[in-house]
Amino acid sequence: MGKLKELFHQKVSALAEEVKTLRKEHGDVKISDVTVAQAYGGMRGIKCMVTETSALDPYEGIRFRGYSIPEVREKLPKAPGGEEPLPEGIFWLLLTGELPSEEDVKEVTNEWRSREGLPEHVKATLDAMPRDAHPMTQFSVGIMALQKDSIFAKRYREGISKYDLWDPMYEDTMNLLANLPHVAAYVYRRSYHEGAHIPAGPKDMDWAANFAHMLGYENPEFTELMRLYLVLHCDHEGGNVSAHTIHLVGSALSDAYLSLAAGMNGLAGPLHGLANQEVLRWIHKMRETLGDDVYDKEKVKQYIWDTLNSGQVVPGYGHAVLRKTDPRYTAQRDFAQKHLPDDPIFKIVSLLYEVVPPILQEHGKAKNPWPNVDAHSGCLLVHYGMNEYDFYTVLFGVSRAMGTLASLCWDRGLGLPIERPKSVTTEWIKSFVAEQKG
Ligand code: HAX
Repeated sequence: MGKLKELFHQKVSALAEEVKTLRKEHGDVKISDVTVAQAYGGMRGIKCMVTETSALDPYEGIRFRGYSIPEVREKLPKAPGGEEPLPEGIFWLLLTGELPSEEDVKEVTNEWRSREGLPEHVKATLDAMPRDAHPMTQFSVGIMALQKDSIFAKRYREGISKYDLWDPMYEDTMNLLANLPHVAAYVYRRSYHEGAHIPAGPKDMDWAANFAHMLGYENPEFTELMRLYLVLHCDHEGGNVSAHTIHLVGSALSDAYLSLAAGMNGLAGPLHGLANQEVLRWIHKMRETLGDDVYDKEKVKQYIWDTLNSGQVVPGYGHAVLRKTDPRYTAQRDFAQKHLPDDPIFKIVSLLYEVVPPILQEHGKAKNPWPNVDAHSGCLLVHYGMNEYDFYTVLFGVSRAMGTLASLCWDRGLGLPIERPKSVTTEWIKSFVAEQKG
C-alpha cells in the first residue's frame, strides 16, 4: 500500500470510531431547525450533512482542511521554478487533512501518471458523438464509458464487506483522477482541433503540466495557470449541486464513475459551473453591443441594467452561501495583475468588479452582490488563447473531481448510509402551519 492510501486509511478509521461514539452519545443533539421558507427555498443553511474535506464561511470563503486559499498557495509544494501550488498537493491535503511534502506530491504524480491511458472503447464512444455536442455532455459520457472498469462495482459484485468499501473507492478515485485530464483533452481536441490528439508527455511531468500539454498549450505561464485553476476549483464544502449530487448518488453505493458523472451533469447547469462560460459569452456580447464604448462606465452600467430588466442574471455574481468577494476570484485577479495587467478582457472584468456590485445592491434582490469564482476564470483562459468558452466547465469538472472523490472515499470509510431525507406536500405544510398557529 502506498503512503497516501495508508495515511488515508489510518485517518478515516480513527474518525469512524470517533463518529460512532459521537452518534451514540450525542445523536439527539439538534444542530439545525428547518423553516417553511427553507423547505421551498433550496434548503439554504440547513445543517444536515457532513463533509470533511472543506468548509465554507460566508465572509471568509473556503478553507480546505482548515487552510485558506492564500495559505494553500503559500504552503503547498510547487513545481521546480513554479510559483503556484501543485494540484497533487491539494488532493493529498483534502484526502488526509495533512500538508504533503515534496516527496508526497511526487508520489501522487507517479501514481496518477502510472494509472493513465484511455481504453479504446472510451475513445470510440466519444468519437460516436457529434463534435458539436456540448463538451460537458461529452465529458460526462466519457466518464460513464470508463465505468466498465470500476473496481468498486467489480468487488461489490464479487461480495465485499461493507467495512472494506473505502479500498475499491480509493482505487477508482485514483484511476479516475489519472484519466480525467485525458478524457477532457480528448474532448477538447476532437471538438476544436479536428481530432488531432496529442499524446501524454514524459512520465515525470506533473498532472497539470501534462494536462496543459495534451490540450495543446506549451506556454509555461498557461501551465502555471492550470495548476492554480485546478487547485482553486477543487472543492467548496458539501452542499453545492455537484458535490451534493456526487455524495447522494454515492450513498446508494454507486461507484465513483456513476457518482462523478451525475455530479458533472449538475456542474453543467448555468447557475453552477456553466456560469464560467456564460460570463465570457455575456462579456463578448457586451463588447459586440458597445463596441469602442465597452470601457465607458455609464454605458456598461446601462448594459447591466438591460440584463437585469430582461429577467436574466448577471453571470459570475452572487452566491448561495458567500457574502463577500470570493477568495477564488481574488486569487485569479492576483494572477492577472501579475501576468496580464494590460489584457483588454481583464480590464473589462475589473471594470465590472467596480460597477456590478452597487447595481445589484440597488436592484435589491441578490443577497450577495459580489463576484464568485466564475467571474474571473474565463478572462485568464482567453488571454492564453483558449477561446472555446463551452469547454471551460470541463476544466472546472476535472478540478472539482479531486474534492468530491476524496469526500466519496471518506463517505465509504465512515460507512455513511444511503441518503433519504423526508419530503412533505404543500397540503401537509398548510395543515401543520394551521395547527401551530391555531
Ligand atoms: N444577477 C441577477 N439576479 C440575481 C443574481 C445575479 N447575479 N444573483 C441572485 N439574483 C437574484 C436571484 O435570481 C433571486 O431572484 P428571485 O427572488 O427573483 O428568484 C434573488 O436574487 C435572490 O437570490 P439569492 O438568494 O441572492 O441567490 P441564490 O442563493 O438563490 O442563488 C446563485 C445563487 C449563484 C444561483 C445566483 O446568485 C445566481 O444566479 N448568480 C449568477 C449565476 C452564477 O454566477 N452562478 C455561479 C455561482 C458559483 C458557482 O456555483 N460556481 O460554480
